[in-house]
Amino acid sequence: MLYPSVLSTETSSTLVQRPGSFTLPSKTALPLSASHWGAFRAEVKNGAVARVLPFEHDPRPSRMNEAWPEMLNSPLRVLRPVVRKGWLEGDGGAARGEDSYVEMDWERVLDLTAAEIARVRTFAGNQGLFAGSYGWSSAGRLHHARTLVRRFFASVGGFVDQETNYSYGAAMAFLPRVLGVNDGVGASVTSLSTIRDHCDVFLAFGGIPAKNWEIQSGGIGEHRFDTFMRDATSRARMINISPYRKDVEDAFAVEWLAIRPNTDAALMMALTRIIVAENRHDQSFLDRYTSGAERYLAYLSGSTDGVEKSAEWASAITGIEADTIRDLALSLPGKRVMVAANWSLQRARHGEQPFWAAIGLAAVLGQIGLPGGGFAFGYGSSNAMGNPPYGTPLTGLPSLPNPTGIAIPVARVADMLLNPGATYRYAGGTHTYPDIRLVYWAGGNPFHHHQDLNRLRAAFRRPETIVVNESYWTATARHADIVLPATVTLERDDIGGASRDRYLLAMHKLVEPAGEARNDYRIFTDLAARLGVEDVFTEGRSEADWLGWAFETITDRLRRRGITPPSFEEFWQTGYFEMPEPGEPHVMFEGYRQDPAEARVDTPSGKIELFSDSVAAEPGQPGHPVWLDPEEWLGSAKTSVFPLHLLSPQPDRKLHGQMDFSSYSRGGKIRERECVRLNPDDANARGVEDGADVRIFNDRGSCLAVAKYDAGVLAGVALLPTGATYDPDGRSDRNSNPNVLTRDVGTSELGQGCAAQSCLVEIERLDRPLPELRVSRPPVIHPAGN
Ligand SMILES: Nc1nc2c(c(=O)[nH]1)N[C@H]1C(S)=C(S)[C@@H](COP(=O)(O)OP(=O)(O)OC[C@H]3O[C@@H](n4cnc5c(=O)[nH]c(N)nc54)[C@H](O)[C@@H]3O)O[C@H]1N2
Ligand SMILES: Nc1nc2c(c(=O)[nH]1)N[C@H]1C(S)=C(S)[C@@H](COP(=O)(O)OP(=O)(O)OC[C@H]3O[C@@H](n4cnc5c(=O)[nH]c(N)nc54)[C@H](O)[C@@H]3O)O[C@H]1N2
Ligand SMILES: [Mo]
Repeated sequence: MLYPSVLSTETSSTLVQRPGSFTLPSKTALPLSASHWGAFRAEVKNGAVARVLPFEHDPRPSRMNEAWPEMLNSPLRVLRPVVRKGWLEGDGGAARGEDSYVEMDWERVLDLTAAEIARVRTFAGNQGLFAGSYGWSSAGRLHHARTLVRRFFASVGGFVDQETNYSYGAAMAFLPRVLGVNDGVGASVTSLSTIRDHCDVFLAFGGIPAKNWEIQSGGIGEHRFDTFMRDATSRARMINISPYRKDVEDAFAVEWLAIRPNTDAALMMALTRIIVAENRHDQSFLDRYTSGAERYLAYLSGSTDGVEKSAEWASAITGIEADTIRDLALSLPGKRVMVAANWSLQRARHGEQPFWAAIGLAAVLGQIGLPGGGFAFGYGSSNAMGNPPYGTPLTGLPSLPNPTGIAIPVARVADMLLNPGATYRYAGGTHTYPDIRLVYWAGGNPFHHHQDLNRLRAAFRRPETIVVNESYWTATARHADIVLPATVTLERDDIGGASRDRYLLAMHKLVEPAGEARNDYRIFTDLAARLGVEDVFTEGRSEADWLGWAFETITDRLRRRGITPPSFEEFWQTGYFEMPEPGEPHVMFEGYRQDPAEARVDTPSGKIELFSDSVAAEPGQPGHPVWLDPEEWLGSAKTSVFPLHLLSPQPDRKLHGQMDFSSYSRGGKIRERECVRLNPDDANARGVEDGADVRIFNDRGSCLAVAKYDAGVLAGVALLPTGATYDPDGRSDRNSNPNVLTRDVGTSELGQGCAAQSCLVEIERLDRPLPELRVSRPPVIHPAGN
């Protein structure tokens, strides 16, 4: 067994591992690897993965990993580097998305790609290179494609980046203005054990859907959904406030309050108003810990706009009976209340407002900073939310500073490509879109994730060159000029895990790469060499060296916390390291509550802001939480043409577009299409039978799906999950991708997040047979030299 010498000696905080010194020890008989949907072990026979076994410590393993043996050899793997035919012929991008490809050997294609980057850099500068490359990539920290592509472009002098995310971008950009920190979303939420022990009422806006708990970025050892639900409902009355009853599993016997999509802010405001009007609020909390409450409460009373935000007012907006709203409001004071909202609420027009209104409601109830109370965003959005703060230390390759300093908010990508030189407001500043000539994507799928795909298609026609590293023939790969085949996690060694998960995971290389696929690290190393910056990108380290470096960094952090780390050999052979149980549960704003002067929050007032001067400076913003019309919702005049509110939740049998063509994912489809869930009354009114093929359309485009009757869907709402591979036919999609329908507009100038959940459509019976899918086969590929 060979060890890097540095691993057996004490490491200091300055890491001194020499490049070239790390050699991997052997792995176990039953190696381990991991996906964003969980760790697993594999039986490898004759160089192939014969079987995938759930990780022995996972109480509720995801079935998604079963798809691996099939997906490793999927006919949709990108096997060799290819270049788009029309691009070689100089078509100016016209045939992107429709074209055939020509194979090219690695040396030539790397020369060509490097030359393109160099050309654009010379003629347009580094701000002509877009490599924000948003996307989840794969589990494993070292081979995380998005980290690598951005590091590479930082090495070549800079690029245009993307900031925030699709998941909770509006909240990320906005919450720091009123909370001082980006708290409340993600890892920092209050620990579940405090809910189990203290919470009386758990308001679950958007529910706690079991499917979302299959996933956590980075790789996970433990799916603790059952524990979460048991603990969250053991003492508390949980109310599922959602347009979909099944956003909480029936087994937990929770109450369902059916609410119209995008109207949660109005309900929260009425609850707040009623509590204050009845003088049941906690004035001393407001005085001590918040700033501007009087201006917000004046708005709620109607003194500023003549409209009291009463139960009747909210009833007309939300569709919930006024008495129900009143009863709920008056049941809250004096109780320990958790105001919990899913991230989906803010992926909507003015999505900043329900989160701010939730903070307002938790504040008038005096709950912020108490165990089991307050507000939290995302308990129902991702695995392990509310887990003890394990702080499992992980590291990928360090990012390098981006010399251009330019980053657009993630969901403004089509705007940027279509409007070079235009200005936009975002997070308190005015910014200018750069003029992009080359787009490089690695580890993301904008033709999965972005809204209004017809608009994105037009935007993707603009750049001179589009390069994509992909493992599969996704819709994005089909819109690229140069497609470089990337390995999947099972084809390389890595370390995975997530800070809220108990396990640090070894990810063993299980099989050789398919075809000529290469690791992204190698692709970028070879490009960097051609551009004269190999040393900057690699720092002289091989992939194995980086693995050693990462392990050393992790063990160093563990030691500094008094935790004895395993040796690399032990870790690699066991396949995991179990973090010790942290002592204290985490309660958001507990320190602030105890000592607001000492632990003042980083806002201009030093308090939680229910009125913000900087927000008031934005167009259309009064400066406090406010009900603003989401434009496409059930209260809009547009319902006379498109009467159904389309929600596009996360899919239950895959992660986004990943594994869309696995048998497991296809097992949830009918006739290769996703099911759109409809209230039977809405379906009947349209002559649509259960199981009928339907066309879903609006003024932006259309797609196809199979109708599924579901009495748990609020009337007027349709649910079509994301993830079906976009298969364009003019402005329609032969497949079931909701993003041909969604609107490409920011949440607001405050956050500029993705507003996918504000979307009106109509549905009709399909009057012709379903067309054959083209995207279930790779595009036409001409062998090299033909
Ligand atoms: N309508 C609607 N749209 C939405 C949402 C919604 O609610 N409604 N949700 C949004 C949200 S929250 C998100 S996070 C986004 C998700 O959008 P994405 O993160 O872009 O979706 P993924 O399908 O996970 O894309 C990751 C891609 O990386 C590729 N990949 C995996 N491993 C590797 C690797 O090692 N190397 C390379 N080169 N590639 C690799 C995969 O094959 C896959 O195509 O979608 C957003 N879009
Ligand atoms: N299986 C699986 N799990 C996933 C993912 C996946 O692709 N597959 N993706 C992961 C990612 S990247 C993310 S960001 C998270 C996202 O987590 P979320 O944003 O929480 O997930 P969604 O599924 O979009 O929404 C959850 C529920 O919110 C309800 N909802 C939608 N709009 C509204 C509204 O306006 N008001 C109310 N009250 N309810 C509403 C819908 O009924 C929906 O079922 O999920 C993660 N989990
Ligand atoms: Mo997300």
